Amino acid sequence: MILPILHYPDVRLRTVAKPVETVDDTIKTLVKDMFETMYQAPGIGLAATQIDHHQRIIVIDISDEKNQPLCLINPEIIEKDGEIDWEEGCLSVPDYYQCVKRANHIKVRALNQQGKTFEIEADELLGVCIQHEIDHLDGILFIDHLSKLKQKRLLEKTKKVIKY
Ligand code: K1U
Ligand code: ZN
Repeated sequence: MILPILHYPDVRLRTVAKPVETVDDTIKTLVKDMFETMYQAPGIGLAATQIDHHQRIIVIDISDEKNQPLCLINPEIIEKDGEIDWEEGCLSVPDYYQCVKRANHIKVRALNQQGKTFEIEADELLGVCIQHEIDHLDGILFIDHLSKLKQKRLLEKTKKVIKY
């Protein structure tokens, strides 16, 4: 099932998501719907927050063929180093792309779709995407990392789009 994606400046995007206690059938169905929604958008990542569901779940697929689905439940960054500037976009902030500074290399611990703990190391686009999606779970948008002037301009542009 394709789910509607919340758009900035919707305040529900500011909700801090709660950990998943058990990876049961309801969570598995939600993960399946999140992948469908992400692929259809199209996007390379999606956090549950963006579909107004406030549990700590993210889905990612950065492959060109869209055949490398990655699901992280209760993701935690356990190591990070380096710095990288990457141009980011967001399905909740359509048609807006800006460079953001992130850690270049991260190690993440999470549960998979079967509820099993695993660890993954990531850098460049995958690392950036995981950090972007974990931010969503904490109610943070990539635009929060930009200057106050850029944020003000974006809000003005968004208000004009909503008005007309
Ligand atoms: O979380 C989101 O809003 C998804 C977002 C993820 C992301 C992209 C770039 C850098 C960091 C995080 C997107 O998927 S935006 C759309 C996008 O990047 C894309 C869409 C179609 C093909 C390729 C990329
Ligand atoms: Zn986003």
